[in-house]
Amino acid sequence: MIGPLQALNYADVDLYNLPVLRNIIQSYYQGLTLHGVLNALVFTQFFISGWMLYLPVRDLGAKINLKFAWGTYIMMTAGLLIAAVPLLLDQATVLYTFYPPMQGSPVFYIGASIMVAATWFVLGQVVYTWWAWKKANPGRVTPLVTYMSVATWLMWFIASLGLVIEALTMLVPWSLGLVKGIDPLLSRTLFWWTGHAIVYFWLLPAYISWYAFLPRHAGGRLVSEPLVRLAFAMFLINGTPVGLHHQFSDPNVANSWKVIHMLLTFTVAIPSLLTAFSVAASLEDAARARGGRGYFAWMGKLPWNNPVFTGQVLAMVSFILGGAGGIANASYSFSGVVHNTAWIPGHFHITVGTATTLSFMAIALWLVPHLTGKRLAQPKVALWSMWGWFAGMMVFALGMHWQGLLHVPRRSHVSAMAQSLETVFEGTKLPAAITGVSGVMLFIAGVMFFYVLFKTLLSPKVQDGESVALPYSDAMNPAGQQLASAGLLTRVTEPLLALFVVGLLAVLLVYLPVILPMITNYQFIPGQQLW
Ligand code: HAS
Ligand code: HEM
Ligand code: CU
Repeated sequence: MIGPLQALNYADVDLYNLPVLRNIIQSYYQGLTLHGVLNALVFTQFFISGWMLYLPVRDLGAKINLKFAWGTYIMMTAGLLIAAVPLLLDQATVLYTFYPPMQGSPVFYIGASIMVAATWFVLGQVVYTWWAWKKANPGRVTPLVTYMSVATWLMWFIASLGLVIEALTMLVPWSLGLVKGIDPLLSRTLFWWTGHAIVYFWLLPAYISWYAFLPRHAGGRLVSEPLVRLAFAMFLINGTPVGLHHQFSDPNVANSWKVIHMLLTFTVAIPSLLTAFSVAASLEDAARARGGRGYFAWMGKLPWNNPVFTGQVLAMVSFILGGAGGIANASYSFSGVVHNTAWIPGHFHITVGTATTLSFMAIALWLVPHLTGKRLAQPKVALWSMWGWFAGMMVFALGMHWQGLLHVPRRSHVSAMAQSLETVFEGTKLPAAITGVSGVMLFIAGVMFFYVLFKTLLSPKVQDGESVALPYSDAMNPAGQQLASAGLLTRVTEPLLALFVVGLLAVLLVYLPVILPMITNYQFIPGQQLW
């Protein structure tokens, strides 16, 4: 609901003054905080915690402590509800990045911390289950879906340390009034330690589906299991030590470290490029198996009438552009042109807002029927909702990237300026109109998707969902079952805990020299309420 209102803001249409809205949302910024927190932090985390617990447990055929699993779910929901109170009361309008010295109610920071802490319990349960399996099956290669899930969870542990340290040592004591001020630079640095890698916590669960299930939906095979393992191992080692690419314009961070983080960012694009080529190859394999021919004509043979398939492929297509934009953002010399402009929301709505979100929406179209034993209602409407979301986000990205290049700032209530957007930022009439249209398209696509979802949930049960097998894909080049006879790549990438230690050391290596001088020069800046 709030997203389209924001898109209209960037079309110079201000609905925030409507009396109905005024009673619910006090300001554009309260709305933006709700939008960022609920989409980027809550929706992603809840989906991922369920998906990446269910998959490895089913994959290993393990029995887990369900009371513990429900306990983590209750803890996560409790954290969310606690954080929701100050958010809704306009007492924590600090945006999803927190950015001190803006200061929200301590209840918000505590609730958010409880919510994030709950992910560690899910993580613990998955790693414990995997470890027990390894003990019971010495010499065996970890099955692929479990491998990808455990690697992602371990990466998330390394990634989340920054935010956890920021919350426990800075945000919570400061918001409770126990210390007299807070250091904005240190808190930003700790935030972006987590803040970049969190994008892989959002993306890799979609990769799991693109690798393990999508080829099957398409009628083809996964190309190479050892290659997938390599990609995930690379994210585990290299996903986190890159966060300074969000802080190129921050003062008091040495240029040399910014450049090192930039170069490391370019290397973390490699596992995504591996993914791009390897997933494209498995789609081609599927299409040729269905009689596809030619250099490009084979694409027509893919099962475009299946919303589960189409949604995920459209998500990938958006990510080609989103990923390319990311590499532009990460370039130190180009960053100054786009940083803090509308270009950036353009970038991340075709990454997290489409590559991740549309993949999760498409996955839900088989996962919900699978879990509930119900039949997907209205598959045609579902298909349209996939196309609608994709088209809406592409149009949105066009409008926002374009406005960014015309210097329109992000996070700005531009529709409330004394003069029109076009007067202040010349040439924005067309991109602003495009952005507004996209908001309406996305609203309609969202309504269609939820209609299908709820209609499915409310329909009668037709089978026992849990007895249905997961739609695993076969691999052209499997990793094998026994480590001793497996290829080099499989053997090198199997010891995930050792790779985890390497990843942790890499982060410490590139972060400690940046952070230690900030700690020794800690600045106590008093909190501010800008809303
Ligand atoms: Fe980003 C800002 C750089 C990926 C999300 N990013 C953001 C923010 C968010 C975000 C939320 O360097 C805003 C934060 C804020 O509020 O300030 N990003 C990158 C780079 C990558 C990248 C280098 N971002 C993501 C992903 C996200 C995400 C993934 C969420 C899920 N990003 C940045 C930078 C900034 C930034 C700067 C700060 C900007 C600033 O100035 O503030 C890379 O990981 C991208 C690598 C990806 C590729 C693409 C691979 C393509 C694939 C699809 C293949 C398609 C197929 C389809 C096979 C190289 C895998 C074929 C189809 C057929 C029909 C055959
Ligand atoms: C920010 C629109 C869905 C995550 C924004 C902004 C717009 C927007 C215009 C920029 C606001 C500003 O900078 O002032 C929309 C529309 C959506 C949608 C029309 C679909 C109906 C999503 C989804 C996600 C998402 C699905 C993630 C899963 C974010 C985040 C921000 C944002 C993290 C940044 C908030 C901030 O700067 O503090 N959205 N959005 N959005 N959106 Fe969306
Ligand atoms: Cu980043």
